[in-house]
Amino acid sequence: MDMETKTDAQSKDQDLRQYKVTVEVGQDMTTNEGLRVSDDRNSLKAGVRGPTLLEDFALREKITHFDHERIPERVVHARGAGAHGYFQVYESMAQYTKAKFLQDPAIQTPVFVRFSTVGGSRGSADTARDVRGFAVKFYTEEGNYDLVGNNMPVFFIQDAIKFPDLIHSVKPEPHNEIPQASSAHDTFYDFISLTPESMHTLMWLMSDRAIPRSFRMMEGFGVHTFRLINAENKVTFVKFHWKPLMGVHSLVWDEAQKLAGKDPDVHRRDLWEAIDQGDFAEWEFGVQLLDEADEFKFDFDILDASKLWPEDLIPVRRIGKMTLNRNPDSYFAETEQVAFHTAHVVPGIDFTDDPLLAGRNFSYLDTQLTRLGGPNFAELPINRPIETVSNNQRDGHMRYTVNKGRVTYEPNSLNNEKPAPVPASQGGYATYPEKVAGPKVRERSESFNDHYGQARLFWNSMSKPEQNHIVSALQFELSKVETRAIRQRMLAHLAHINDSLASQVAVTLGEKVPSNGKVSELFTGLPPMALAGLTDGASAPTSAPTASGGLQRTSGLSMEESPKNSIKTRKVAIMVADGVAGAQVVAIKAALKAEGALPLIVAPHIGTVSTSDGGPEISVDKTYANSGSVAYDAFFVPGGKSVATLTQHDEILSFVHEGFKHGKAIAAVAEGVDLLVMANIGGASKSKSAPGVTTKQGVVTASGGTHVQEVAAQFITAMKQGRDWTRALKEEVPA
Ligand code: HDE
Repeated sequence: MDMETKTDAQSKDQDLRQYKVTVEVGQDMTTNEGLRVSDDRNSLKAGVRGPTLLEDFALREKITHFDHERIPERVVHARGAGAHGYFQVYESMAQYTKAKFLQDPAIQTPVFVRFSTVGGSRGSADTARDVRGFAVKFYTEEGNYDLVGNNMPVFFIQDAIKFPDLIHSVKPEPHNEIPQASSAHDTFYDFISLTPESMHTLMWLMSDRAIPRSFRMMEGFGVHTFRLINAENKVTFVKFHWKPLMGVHSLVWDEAQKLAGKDPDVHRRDLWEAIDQGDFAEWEFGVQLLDEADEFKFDFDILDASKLWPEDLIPVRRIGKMTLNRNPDSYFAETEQVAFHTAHVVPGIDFTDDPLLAGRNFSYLDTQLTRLGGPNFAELPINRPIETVSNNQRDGHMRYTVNKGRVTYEPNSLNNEKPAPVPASQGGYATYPEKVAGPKVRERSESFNDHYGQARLFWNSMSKPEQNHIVSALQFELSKVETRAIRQRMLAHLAHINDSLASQVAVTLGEKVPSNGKVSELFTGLPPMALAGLTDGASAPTSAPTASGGLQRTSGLSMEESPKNSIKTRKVAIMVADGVAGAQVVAIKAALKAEGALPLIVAPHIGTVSTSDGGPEISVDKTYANSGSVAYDAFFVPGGKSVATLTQHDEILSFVHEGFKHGKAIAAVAEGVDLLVMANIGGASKSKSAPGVTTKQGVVTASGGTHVQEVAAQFITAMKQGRDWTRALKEEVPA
């Protein structure tokens, strides 16, 4: 008899959640009814060459199950990757919130996290220019708390009623389903140009934040303002942050596009492999706290999700840490069936009147009904709370719980008034009794009207290379918009953010920057209703900052601020062929591993390569063809006869040359330097007679093979610095 092992979902016997309901794979194959199958290769036929019989229930069951293996993909955030882990608070936050999981530093709260792209379908590429979802389910003792965030702190729209329009415009155009895995052009920019509240988030989307190097290296944000409530019912407004301990790092656009072809799974693979190898992903949980009395202190509205709270005004306090340390057992059962919902809250955390949040609190429950087939999705193993579930809800599609007794209502006397509601004083959830009064109107508060001030704050806070990347992204995206009037409208908006930004984009579009004026006056010939929502608030570019608390720029926005102290899990291509100087390979591998990096031997063929110095053969991890330059963060070329082989191949020269163009650290010793010189890599010294080790623009070279340790040290320093933008800016090498 096959074994069916069940671990109780509600058991709290370990620090990590043991929710698994696993049907163990047994020795015998059975049907879903437990009948042993005698033949799984041949359907039941009338004679060996005869017709297949309808009577074959095993065939029918198998095919029917297969036919129904897919469920509707998420309407947004369809492509995702998930992982398990735990969260621990550093110190009690009782002063601000009564949420139990934020009280005791000794408690590990289990979590499941799902990262996602927004626009693409389930099978699209990880590296599309897009917002990334960052959704965390905390399985707390008081019930599940879902923080359904993104990797950008602001959103395109201020009111949920515009969400279907935003998504319709950004998804592939409906008549031909083009483009896949990228935001649409004419439709998206048509909508965006008529919705100026989106300008701030558009700047984030055009920045390098939209092409992360790894899920492990991106920030997360709760986006909305929430309320924390303490035991005395005192409110503190809060914005939530996730700060990756590895720092915030991105791809470059050329790399992102190439990876979409070479390894469209790069982000899910990266997360999976890192956890598999014990390199657990870690984020600090941050809060920006604002006293209730300060609600109206700023020149932006804290209920407006298109605005952030500048960190120079309200610093982020790091209050705990999340560690992702376990890969899912089943992509479908866990990552696909997990159901997040902004309204899954716990006592001590409450909503605000952010009009975007209200719509979300409706949407997430509603969408699960379609996606997961009915109201019982909370019973799926990944969605079950640790806390025992007890209420009078019954029946529905796929009800797993076998409830006992005849009482399914409250109040009741037949079951002694059980299950009974719990007063707030004893842990029941009570909504904060916010005073609400006002006429019923379909209007937006004037305090939401500044659409350019924070877009400008973001632009001003970027480093020069980051600004250049924003310009290139807009040049790329807007040049794909076929309707000239839409391109011109976008330029009018950009001119209200920054002159230099607008004029650089205008050059590529073959346009002149429209003279400044009210945005709506620049848009002639549009139907009046399309212009109706167009507010001109704070539209004139000005040196006086608006909607940013008086700040011209703020920390917390530029990725250049990321700590530059680690090369952990960074992939280094060690470029070899037969006849490589084996001792150099051994030395550099050891030095890189000591820093936690992942050296990979790349050769023209798999198997092993011979060495020229009498050492043992070296086993190969990847070939030049099956991985590609974009799969690596840095490159090392050892000496040996191997170099003569490598330099014969244009594609191997362009392998390292592409890495140079992408700003990555490169090192070579002895004959290896010849390869860099042939690949026209600036910084590689042509003179082999130059003694010692030199580093120029992140390129480390040594003419002799005896300097490997010193090369390794300088190579590691160059890797820690991240990409060398001065080199990329000069474009010494064609792409
Ligand atoms: Fe979502 N969003 N959203 N969203 N969202 C969904 O729920 C929605 C918004 C976010 O990995 C859907 O289960 C509305 C902001 C993430 O499973 C859906 C509005 C933020 C995920 C939905 C927003 C997000 C979703 C689709 C405007 C950042 C993936 C499938 C009012 C704070 C969660 C699903 C996962 C998923 C609705 C805006 C983040 C349709 C109506 C703002 C990370 O319910």
